[in-house]
Order: sequence, then C-alpha cells, then structure tokens
Amino acid sequence: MSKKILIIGACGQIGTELTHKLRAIHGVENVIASDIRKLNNDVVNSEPFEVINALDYNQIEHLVEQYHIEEVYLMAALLSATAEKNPAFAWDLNMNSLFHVLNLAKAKKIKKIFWPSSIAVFGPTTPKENTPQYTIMEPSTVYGISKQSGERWCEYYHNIFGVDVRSIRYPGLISWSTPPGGGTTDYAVDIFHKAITDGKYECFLSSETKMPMMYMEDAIQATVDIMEAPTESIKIRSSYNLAAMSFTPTQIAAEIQKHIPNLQVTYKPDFRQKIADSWPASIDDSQARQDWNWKNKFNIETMTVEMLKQLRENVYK
Ligand code: AKB
Repeated sequence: MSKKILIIGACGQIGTELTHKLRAIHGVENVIASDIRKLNNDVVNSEPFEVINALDYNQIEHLVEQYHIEEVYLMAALLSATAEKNPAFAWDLNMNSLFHVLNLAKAKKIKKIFWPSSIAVFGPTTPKENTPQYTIMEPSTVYGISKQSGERWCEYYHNIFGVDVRSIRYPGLISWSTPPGGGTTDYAVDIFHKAITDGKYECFLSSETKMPMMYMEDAIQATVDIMEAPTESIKIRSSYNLAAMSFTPTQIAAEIQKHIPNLQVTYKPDFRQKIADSWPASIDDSQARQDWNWKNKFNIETMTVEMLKQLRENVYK
C-alpha cells in the first residue's frame, strides 16, 4: 500500500504545485490536499480535498487518523509582507500550526514532516553575499522571527523526541500557475504578468535590490528530494540553505526585455524595501548539495524563457 500524505495549505503558491507533483508520484488518492478555503482549482476539484484550519489541532489529528496519514507537508503560513501588517496572527499561525504537526509526530501519529523555512531567517547583521549555512541570524521581521524560532523547534523536536522533520530555507519562488501572496519577493512574479499584459511594471522595490530566487520546479524537486533522502544523509534538522540564482529588479527586467523589448519598468519602493534590505543577496547552499545532492536546473535565462512560455500558453492564451 502506498503511503498517505497530507498537505496543509495546498492551495497556496507552493502547495498547489507540490500537490500536483506528489500526486503524480504517489497517486491522486494517496495525497490529501487541505486548505482553509475551498477554491475552484485543480487541487480541490481532483480530490481528495478537505477544508481544515491549520490552527486546530483536533481537525488535523482527525484527518491524520481518518486517512492513516504518514507524512505531513505544512505549507500554511503568513509571508513577510502580510505578517508585518498582522504580527500577532502571523506569529500564531506560523508557530502553532508547526507545534500541532510536531506534536503529532512526537505522539507517533505521523512519521515524517516537511516544514518550509525561508531566507527571512537572516537579518541585517548577517553577511549579505554567499550567506553561509551557519552564521549570524538576527531576523528583523515578524515572519523571519517566526521562521527562525520554528527552525529551533524543529531541531529540538528531532534531538529530544526523535521527530523526523526536514526543512529548506526557500528563496523567493517564481511560478506561473499560482500567484504568490504577501511576500517581498513577489515582484519577481508580478513583473512577468505585467510584462505580458501591460508592457509596463511599477516595482515596489528599488532597482538594485538583489535577492536570492528560484524557479518553482526546482523548489518542488528540492522538496521531494529532501523528503526522499535517506535519514542518515539529513545532517541538518533546523533548515538547509538552498539557492539557484540571485538578481536585482534591473537584471530581471533586462532578461525579460530580451523577449519583450518594449517592457518599461519604474520603481516606487514601499514598506517592503526595508524587509528586502534585511535579507541576503546570495546564499551558500553547499551543504544541501553535499548532503542530499541538491542541484538546480534553472538559471535566470532558462527560468525567464520558461515563465514567458508557460504564461503565454496557459494563462494569457
Ligand atoms: C517572502 O517574500 O516573504 C517569501 C520568502 C522569501 O520567504 N517569498
């Protein structure tokens, strides 16, 4: 019998593509998608889908028992920009959903957990270029503080209770099928949509703000790979640095202009500039490459070609 998997937050930017990928690998009936709301999309319509509140331990426990779940991917979270507007709720959601899942594993009701961390765990005092796996971490955002605390708890539950929890510090993720929501790196998705629909884009960050980014296909592959890796190769139980490319708004605009020469980009930084300024510009992910053979497939050129192709073929037909 194939193992049963529960994805919490399956309708979000990562959750949607992760659900498709895991269903392709394990079979649709073995991957239970869940979210706080029932959207009219493939993830929901292809079933199984359950409405669930990630803050309700009993609801999660009930689903785990009902479907004999072995693995949980906890993708529900408030991202950096939204979290700054609603700090108390962000802390509640980002921390307590994690505790619920960690406690289910501690009670031996599930066997394995995936929990996403972020480059937001780093802060203004962290070395900015080639940020090491182990370094100064003084996050200055609510989201970053929650991810940093979450990492500590993951490692603690692994060391003290033997919980098999695995995690990646995702950079900004670029995807065509589901929009991001409430992040600081979201401009790198918005710019593609606006390039196609309007031929112009007003960026909410300044032109030279360099941040680490990754195409969604790579991020999903990394997620599957870290979860499938043998236990002994997962040497870090807080969260792994992960990288693929780094660019500024000017650089991504120039890359898109190779295909849409008339694209015009203007810059009007808002409150998200301060968040971006506190994050690394590039990441050293050699530990993930060494421990579980992480390799990115996409760089800025190939990602741009793929984004424009997919958006034109599937979204703006
Ligand atoms: C955000 O911008 O908040 C996220 C992240 C880097 O974790 N995309």
